[in-house]
Amino acid sequence: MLKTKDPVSEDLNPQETSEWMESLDEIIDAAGPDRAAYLLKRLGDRAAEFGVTTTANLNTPYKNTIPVEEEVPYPGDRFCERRIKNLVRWNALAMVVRANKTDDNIGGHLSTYASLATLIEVGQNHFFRGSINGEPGDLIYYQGHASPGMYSRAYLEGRLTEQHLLNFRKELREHPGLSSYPHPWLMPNFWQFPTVSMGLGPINALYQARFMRYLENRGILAPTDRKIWAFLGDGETDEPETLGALTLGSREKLDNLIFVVNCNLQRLDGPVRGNGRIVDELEAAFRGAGWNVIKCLWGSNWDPLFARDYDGLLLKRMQECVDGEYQNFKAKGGAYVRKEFFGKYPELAKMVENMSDDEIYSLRRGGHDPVKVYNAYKRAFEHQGGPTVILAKTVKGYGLGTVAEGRNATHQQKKLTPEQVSYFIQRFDMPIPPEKVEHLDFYRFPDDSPEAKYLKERIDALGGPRPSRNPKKIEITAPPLETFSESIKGSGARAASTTSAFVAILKALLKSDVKKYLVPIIPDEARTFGMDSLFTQIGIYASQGQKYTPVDKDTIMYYKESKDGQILEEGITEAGGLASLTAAGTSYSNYGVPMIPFFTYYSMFGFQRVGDLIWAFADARGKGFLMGGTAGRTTLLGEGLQHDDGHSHVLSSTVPTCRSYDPAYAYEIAVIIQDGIRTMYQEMEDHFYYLTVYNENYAQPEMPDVPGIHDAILKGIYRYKESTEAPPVIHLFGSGSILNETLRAQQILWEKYQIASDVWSVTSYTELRREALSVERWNRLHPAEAPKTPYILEALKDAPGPIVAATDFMKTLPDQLAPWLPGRLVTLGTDGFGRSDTRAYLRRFFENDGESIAAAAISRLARDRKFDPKKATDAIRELGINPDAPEAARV
Ligand SMILES: Cc1ncc(C[n+]2csc(CCOP(=O)(O)OP(=O)(O)O)c2C)c(N)n1
Ligand SMILES: [Mg+2]
Repeated sequence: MLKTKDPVSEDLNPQETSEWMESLDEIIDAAGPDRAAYLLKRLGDRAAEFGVTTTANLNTPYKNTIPVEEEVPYPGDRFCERRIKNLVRWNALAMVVRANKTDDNIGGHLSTYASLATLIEVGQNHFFRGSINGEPGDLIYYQGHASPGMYSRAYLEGRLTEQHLLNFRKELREHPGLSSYPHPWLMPNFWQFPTVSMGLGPINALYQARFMRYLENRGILAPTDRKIWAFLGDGETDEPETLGALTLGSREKLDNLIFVVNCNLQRLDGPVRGNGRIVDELEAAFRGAGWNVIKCLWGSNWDPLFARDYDGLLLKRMQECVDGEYQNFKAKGGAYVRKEFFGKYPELAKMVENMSDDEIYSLRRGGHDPVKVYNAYKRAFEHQGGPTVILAKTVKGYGLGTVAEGRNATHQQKKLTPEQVSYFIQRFDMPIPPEKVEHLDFYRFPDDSPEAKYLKERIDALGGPRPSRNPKKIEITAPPLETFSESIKGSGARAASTTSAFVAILKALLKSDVKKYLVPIIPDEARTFGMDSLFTQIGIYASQGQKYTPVDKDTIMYYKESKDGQILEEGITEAGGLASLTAAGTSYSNYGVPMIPFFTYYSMFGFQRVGDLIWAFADARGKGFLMGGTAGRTTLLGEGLQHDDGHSHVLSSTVPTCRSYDPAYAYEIAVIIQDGIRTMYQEMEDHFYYLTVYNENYAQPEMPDVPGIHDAILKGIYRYKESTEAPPVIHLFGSGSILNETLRAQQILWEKYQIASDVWSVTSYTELRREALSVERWNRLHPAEAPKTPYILEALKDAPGPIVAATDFMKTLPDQLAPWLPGRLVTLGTDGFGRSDTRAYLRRFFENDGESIAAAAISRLARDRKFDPKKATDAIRELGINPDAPEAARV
């Protein structure tokens, strides 16, 4: 049947509609909004009983959530705060413009902070606590591109000098410099959270809020009303990480979390939602996810107009306009707003007939009005039972004049004409002496001025300034290596995987003195890794305990959730797991508690999938262990192209503070983890570890009793099995599971071809390369001094001859050592897409099985004229290798 009318959006009986509306109005007038809400709910239920489906409307009218009659007066000295804020604006502007005068295109942003200033300053003056009763205070995720504002305020507070500001984005010249964006790696006493890669701040803030509760529920951190504030751009909400984990906030009732979305309606290129309203879209998304939503859209000077909006026409007009039009209203001046906004309806035009164009233009948006912002923050602060988002409407480039304000290109603007600067000074009525204006001099209030005193008083009242990062000294002694005696002794004849070896090490740690600091994090893979026995041993963290009897309660390893559970079982979210790792691995600096996270996951879904979160973790000076399980392109059998990881070690090598290891045996893992805890938590070094562990079962040998083996494992290579029959003519390097294939090759080579070889375990090509690079650099820069020898050459000093290096990762991993082993290295690795098959087939295909390694050794010796080439050709066939098989890297 052809529908001519849409029954839901068209009014088929206006008379009847208005009667219903009047009834509702009466209820609201007489009994208040709660009663009206109750009745509407009952009506909705009744409609549902009769099969009437109503579309869920998650949007409230396009106005402030807090009605004017519920507002509290502003508690601060607004005049003084305004003068302070304007100076923050000024120095931020001067800093960026001057940096670009001396160094063309050095960059920086004016318009983000211009839109954010009030939102930040109200927080700085009234909400953001530097400490709470001597304990660490609120945690603030500042919008990355607004960094000039934060620097500028710290300058006013006397925490940064003029020299700092002059060196904004000039970190490599005179000292001290300021980094472009928030980077704890670069400014470890200032920035807490790297936020500039859009989307990472919000997801990290969410998991931070959950982690704070975790610490409280485990009795490690005293509960306080500490808050996590995350400032994000409206454009930033398009990143999947920004909104992807919202329901965690409501599910976990995280009323310690406040998001502030700076809804300036623009991103870099243009409007965020030109044809719609980003505020509405976000309101629905957050409300749908169970968040408390506070809209802060209109400033106080709209209130008298709303008070006269008896028939709701003003609101109607507001709800008709899309963001593209709102952008015009701020870019094109008061006369334009009069004509295009108010002018649409004669009644509205009349409403503003006594206002000048300037007055119309200065009708403010909520995010620029301290009273509205204060009230929104207060509500958010007091809200209980879940997280709050404040949707604050602002103007991008606020105060930068009509060439920049609300213009599409404003994000990139970093230069201003003298006229623009004068406009800015006038607009904000800045207390800056004219001579300072001309040269864009920085300006600070004299120490005895009321503003300087006010600033100090507010900071003292809030327990210290923000942002600031002050990690406490960690008092942890790493457990001795004997803690892992089981792993050092090996498994005897019993076959075990390195994954199970790692789990045993974790269990040993759970019996050690660092037990309480351990944070095992798993994204729904505990059973894959054989970690499910930990469920009952230490419990899965569940803020509400366990409200049900687990279905497997009668088994030993049942799914035990508890309020003080230690495991963070994240579900299928590697991003969430990484965010938890980040919260735990930086808790030494945020809360003064040195938590030791072990994030264990499918190695394929780590560096490749959430690499940027890992990069930010490094920037944040994160500590802990990334455990890449089911590693290797040929060791994980059956799974195939999307699962078989042969490159995470290549990716991990790109992260400067990541120490990557590909251990073969349990004792190697024990040595690496023990030393990792020592360096990170005892020696206070800021780095983290990536270890790959495999699921292939084999006998785990006892740690050989060789002098120096401990250090050698950490440095990256040691001779594991010498040739006993004859001096070696070739050396075989192996790592991870493939070390066993190397050992097989050693045996084949001797037994079938009387070729003697030594086998070496390479635990880390990446660490070997890093050491060699720094030695080489030293040699380069000190040509007159005796050259030093890289460790790899030291280790191989009595081991001349060719080397066949086999790995379950890409060939480029061993090839990292090629510069120091000229002409010696033959590399076998797993370049190409994985396949689903058994290990034997996979390794033959990728040519890293024992036979392929042996064949490569023979071939190399033939080329070196140490083996008859004809026999070598025969040997390759004998070993079952088809020399004309397709190349795995290309098929
Ligand atoms: C992951 C990522 N992609 C792209 C960028 C580049 N970038 C920097 S700022 C910006 C626009 C930001 O818009 P919005 O989030 O609305 O912030 P505003 O400056 O408007 O407050 C973009 C695309 C980035 N920093 N991070
Ligand atoms: Mg924006």
